[in-house]
Parts: sequence; C-alpha cells; structure tokens
Amino acid sequence: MQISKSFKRLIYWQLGIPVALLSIGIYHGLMQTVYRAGVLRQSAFAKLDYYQGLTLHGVINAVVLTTFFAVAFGHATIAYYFKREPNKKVSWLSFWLMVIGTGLAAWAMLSGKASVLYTFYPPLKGHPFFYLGAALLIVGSWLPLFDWARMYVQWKKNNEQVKTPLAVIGTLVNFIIWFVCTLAVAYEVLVLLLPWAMGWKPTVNVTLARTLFWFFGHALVYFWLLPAYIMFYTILPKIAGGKLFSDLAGRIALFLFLLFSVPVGVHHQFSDPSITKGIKLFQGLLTYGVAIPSFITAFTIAASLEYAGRRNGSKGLLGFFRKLPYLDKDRYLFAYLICGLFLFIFGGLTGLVNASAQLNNVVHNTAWLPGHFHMTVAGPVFLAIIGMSTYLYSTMSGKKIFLPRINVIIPYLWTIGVLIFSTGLSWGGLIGEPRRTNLGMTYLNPQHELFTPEWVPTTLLALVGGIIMFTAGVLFFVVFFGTMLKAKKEEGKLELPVSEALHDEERIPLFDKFKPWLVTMVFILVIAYTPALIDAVKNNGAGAPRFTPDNPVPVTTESTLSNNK
Ligand code: HAS
Repeated sequence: MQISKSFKRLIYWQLGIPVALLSIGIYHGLMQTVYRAGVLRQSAFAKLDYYQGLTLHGVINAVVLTTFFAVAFGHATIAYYFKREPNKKVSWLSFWLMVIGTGLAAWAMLSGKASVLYTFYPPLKGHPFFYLGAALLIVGSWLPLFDWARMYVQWKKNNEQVKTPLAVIGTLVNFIIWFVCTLAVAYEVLVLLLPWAMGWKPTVNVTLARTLFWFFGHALVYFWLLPAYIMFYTILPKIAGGKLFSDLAGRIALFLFLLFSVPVGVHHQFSDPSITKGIKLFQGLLTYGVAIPSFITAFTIAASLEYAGRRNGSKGLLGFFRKLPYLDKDRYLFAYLICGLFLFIFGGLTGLVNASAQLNNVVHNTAWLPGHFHMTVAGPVFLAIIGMSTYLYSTMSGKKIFLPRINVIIPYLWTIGVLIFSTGLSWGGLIGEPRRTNLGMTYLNPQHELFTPEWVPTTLLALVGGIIMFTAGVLFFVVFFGTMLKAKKEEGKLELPVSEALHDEERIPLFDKFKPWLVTMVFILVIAYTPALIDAVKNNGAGAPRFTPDNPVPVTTESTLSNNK
C-alpha cells in the first residue's frame, strides 16, 4: 500500500525517537547488573546515581519505548487494514504531546530531580515536570484511539456482515484497555501527586496512590504485550509458511483481555496492609482469569506452527520444530517472534507463581520479580518491538537491511542473555536477594559486615546475562541505524504479512462487537475495584509528607519550592 510522505515521516519519528532513547535505557540496564554484582561499590557512576539510572532504565524501556511503538504500530495496522490513513492533524498533535511529555520527564530524570523509579510511589517525590511529562505522554497516546474508532465505525457501516480483521480488533482492544487504565493514573498524577509535589498539599494518601497506580500498572503490561500478540496471530503463521490455526480463538483471546487486564492490579498489593483479604482473593482469582487468553494463544500458535512445519515437509510428532525458518534472513521477523514466545513460556509460568498470594509472600520485592518481567516485557514484548521497528522502517523506506545475517542472530543472542540473566535473578530471589537495591554498596561487598556470599553466583549470572543482552542491544542499534543510513533501493510501501486462517469460522456477532464486552468490563471493574478503593480511602493511616531518595527527613514546603525551580 502506498502512503503519504507525512504519514511515513510520522511513523519514522515514532520509531526512531524511542529507539534512540533506548541507548540510554539499555546502558543503565547493563549498569544495574554491574552495581548489583559488586563490581562497582559506589552510589553513582559517571555522575549518574544508581536510582537515577534505574529510573531512566525503567521509564525509557518500559514506558516510553512501548508507548511510542504501540501508537506507531497501531497507525500502521489500522492504515494497512482499512486502506486509509488516519487523520493527519490528530496524529501529529498526538505525536507532539508525546514528545513534549517525554522531553519534560527526561529532563527531570537526567537532572537527578526525579529518581523515583517507573512506579513513582509516594512518599518519594519527583519534580513536577516528571509527573506533567508522564501525563502528556499518556494523553498524547490516547488521541489516535478516537480517530481509529471513527475509522472503524465508518468501515463497519459499509461492511456490516464482514468480520473485523483480527489485527484491528487487537489494536482497538489494546487502546481501550490503555484508555481505561490510564484514567486512574491520570487522576493519581494530576489530583494527588502534582499538588503534593508542588508543595500545595502537605501530605498524600500513599495507599490510594498505590491502588490507583496498580489499577493502571497491571493493565499496562497487557498494553505492552498486545502488539506482540497481534503479530503472533496475524503475522507469525504466514512467515512460518502456514496459516493461523483458528481465527475465532484469536478473537476470544483478545476480547478476554478486555475483561481481565484491568481488575487484577491488587495482586501487586498482596503485602499492602490497608487492603482486606477478600479483595486480594478476588483479584488473585481474576489474575488466573487473565492467564486464560495466554493459554489459548499458546495452544493456537503452537498448532499454527505445527501446521507450518508440516507444510514445509516435516515428519513425525515433533518434527515440525525442525522445519521452521529460524535463521532465514529474509523472514527475520520469525526469529524475533519465536524467541519471544519461547521466553514467554517461562515469563508466564513465573507470573502464575506471583499470582498466588501465598507464594507471593516468598517472592514479593525480591530479585525474582525482575527475573519474571525480563522474560515478559524484555522477552516477547521487546523482541517484537525491535523486530517490527526494523521491519517497518525498512519496508516503508524501501531500504535493504544492513547486516541481514546479524539481524537474524540478534534475537537468539538476546534470548540467551535473558535466560542467563533471569535465571540469576530468579534463583537469587528465592534465596532472599532484594530487587531495586544497589547490592555492591553492602551485600556484595566482601569488606562490608552485611556481605552475603550466597548472592555472589546469582548476581554473577545476572551480570553475564546482562553483558550478553547489552551486546545484542548494541548490534540492534547497528542494524537499525545502519539501515537508516543505507541508500534507497526501491519504492517504499506499507506492507504487513497477513496470515490466512486454517479454520476461518463463520462470523459470530458476539465476537465482532465491542459493546457487550465493554459493558461486562465495566461491571467486573466496579465489583473488583469499588471495595479496594473504599479500603484505600478508609484505611490510609497518616498522610505522608514528601521525601527525596537521598534523605530520611521529609522535604519542607520552602525547600520543595526551591527544588522545583
Ligand atoms: Fe507479571 C509483576 C502476574 C504477565 C510484567 N509483571 C510484574 C511486573 C512486571 C510484569 C513489569 O500476580 C513488576 C511490576 C513491579 O515493578 O512491581 N504477570 C502475572 C501473570 C501473568 C503476567 C499471572 N507480567 C506479565 C506480562 C508482563 C508482565 C505479559 C509484561 C509484558 N506479575 C504478576 C504478579 C505480579 C507481577 C502477581 C506482582 C508480583 C509482586 O509481588 O510484586 C500472566 O499474564 C501470564 C500468562 C502467560 C502464560 C504463558 C503462555 C505462553 C505462551 C508462549 C507459547 C509458546 C509457543 C512457542 C507456542 C500462561 C503464549 C513454542 C516454541 C518453541 C520453540 C518451544
């Protein structure tokens, strides 16, 4: 499909800006493993503090990269399937809001005024620009949804009896989840945190802020995941040489995410005393509900891969695994997606451990947690993002991939790194190694009285994994920016591989409409969150004053105002 220059430019910027920022994010990832293994025994390196680096790492990799990419991929998907470009003014306005928001937050983090990590839990106080930046980034990313919804309604009017393409359902589901969950964090930021950070309100209700954050926070992980799921269902079977096993299975999985992605946030608060047990049990059960669409995906995609392998000439029960295009440099997206799926088996299983309130007592706030989430967000999500960024750029610009052999090896190298890294973290977590801690200052410093030798092998494993991941990350930059610098070889176009369905079931109206799912979503949300919010307001204890990470004494109003200048 041919697209306008303006639309191309928009997508290039939306892919290029976060990838450029990723260089900072990935560097600080490596530095985490270096500090934690005790190679560095200091609180800062190159004038950047440990928590400042960890904040940059989390915010850039998990929030900025993922949000920019979701919008860029959403634009590409909607335009490709509807054969029409989204509204230019809305798209560029959304882009600029996101860029300004990112700029404000980046300034606050780089100047050391917002070392509050990506969860920005109060009573740690960040600079108001950090919160304002986050709010603008979010509001900017909302705008395309309204435009895509308008395009969908128009398309549906002319195609009433035609099944909505799966990729369009996935994109709309994803951004509806995003819109709903970000309402809570927008309230947290604008009503609770900003006035408090400005010094206009002396204290904040920490439990309420955390509850609103996690209303957003777990749905956020599915906002990261769904672009990858869209690729698994609509692109992977085709490039594997086969077909999607069942179109209906994909629809059911995507709509189930609409129901279960948001009302599970309390599973991050199993240890928060203010929320009562019944709510924890209920949201814990719903958490097992949100694993169902992933199990559906596992079986459907495995069946699709089996079909592809057999079509490619495989024999025997598991022979199909050997007939897939693992190292085909022309179908390199396969490598990125299959590696993500493989990592997600372990990411998913560790998630199920977290979801049990009893087991959660053992792993909460330990290194097990980053072990889990590097096999999810740094697994299928990250690999899908970087693979698709290279793909979109190269096909839209008409440029050939720079170093195609390296390009196809990157995901395997990354996967080996993540497996070693997450093994170290998960093992360490089970023997008490804390997360978010500069271990080199104390526990991993043999000269310190707190030295804990059990954590030497675990943190060393994480260091080795971190170095391999960093190497894969650098190779990705070489391929991505190298491709940018190449000369154009052909007319660029927007082209996405589209998988046919092996079982293309008849259109069932329930799985082609949003209304019934939206009503059920609201119903479950009200049941799951009304008591949690009542608890958060009722059992909040004393309000918390402002703290900065470097000082156990609260900040006074005067010093807050001067800090903010
Ligand atoms: Fe999680 C904490 C539970 C999924 C990310 N999670 C986190 C945090 C992050 C995160 C970032 O219940 C930390 C937040 C913080 O900073 O504190 N998580 C789950 C559960 C799932 C889950 C039940 N998480 C994700 C995904 C993430 C993500 C996805 C990012 C994208 N998580 C938790 C809980 C906590 C938590 C608690 C809080 C813990 C605490 O104490 O703080 C489920 O959605 C997982 C379901 C997935 C599966 C896997 C299906 C497998 C597939 C692959 C098939 C492979 C094939 C290929 C076909 C059941 C689809 C085969 C090919 C070959 C070559 C073999």
